[in-house]
Amino acid sequence: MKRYTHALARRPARSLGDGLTTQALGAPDIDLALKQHDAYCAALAALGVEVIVLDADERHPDSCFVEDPAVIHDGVAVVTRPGARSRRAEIRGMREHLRELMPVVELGDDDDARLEGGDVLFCGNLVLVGQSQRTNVTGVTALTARLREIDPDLEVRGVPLSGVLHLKTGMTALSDTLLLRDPACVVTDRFDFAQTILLPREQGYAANVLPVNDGVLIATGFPRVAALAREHWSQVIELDMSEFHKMDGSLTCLSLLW
Ligand code: CIR
Repeated sequence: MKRYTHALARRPARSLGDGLTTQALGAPDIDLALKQHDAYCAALAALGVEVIVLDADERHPDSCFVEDPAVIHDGVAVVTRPGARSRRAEIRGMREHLRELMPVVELGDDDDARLEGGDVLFCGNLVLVGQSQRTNVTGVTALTARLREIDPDLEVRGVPLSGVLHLKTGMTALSDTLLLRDPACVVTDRFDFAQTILLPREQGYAANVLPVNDGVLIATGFPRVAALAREHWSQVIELDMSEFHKMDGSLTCLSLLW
């Protein structure tokens, strides 16, 4: 799997509860969200990553979900074009911050392209890109061109999906050959390069795991995923994600890694 030296995160805004969500789990407790975010950043640091934490951006309630406005590969950032209209302005601030850290390229000229980083799942040299409510085929085509300019060895494949917000909301890789999937995430494609474990429906939220160097972050309270994670990783860090779950956020959403 990829190894990382750096992570970029953004403190949750006090306006977090004004963000987008499809959940009916109640309003997030912002003080608890801030504590959970601190624990998340500390976990990344414990796995050997230097964590850069940006100040909260109160104008953009969803701005702590930094995964969506950019995709990073080989130390180059591609700025996306979020499908959610209310999140489009986030890319301006993100572009400026990323420019101080690495080369930055734009998604492309096609105004119809829509892409959010939560749909982009790297599995070795294969990149699966969810065609979701937030990412369209034009966006997948544009990202494919950018990623292959950065790394011609990559194979990029669009994955039509429904039932969850982003591809990674419902499916991530515990290793390059082991996928975890929430049954709520409906995909018709088969992924022959990997074994897919379909989680019990009530543990579907835990399909979003975040391997980082020699360890993996998982959401707390999901025993099936905890057991699988311990089979594959020596360091398993469980994090309470309750307040981000209320806003459709999960582990991968809270950082950009490179
Ligand atoms: C949104 O709906 O855009 C945010 N409330 C949650 C974004 C979560 N991001 C992700 O899964 N990558």
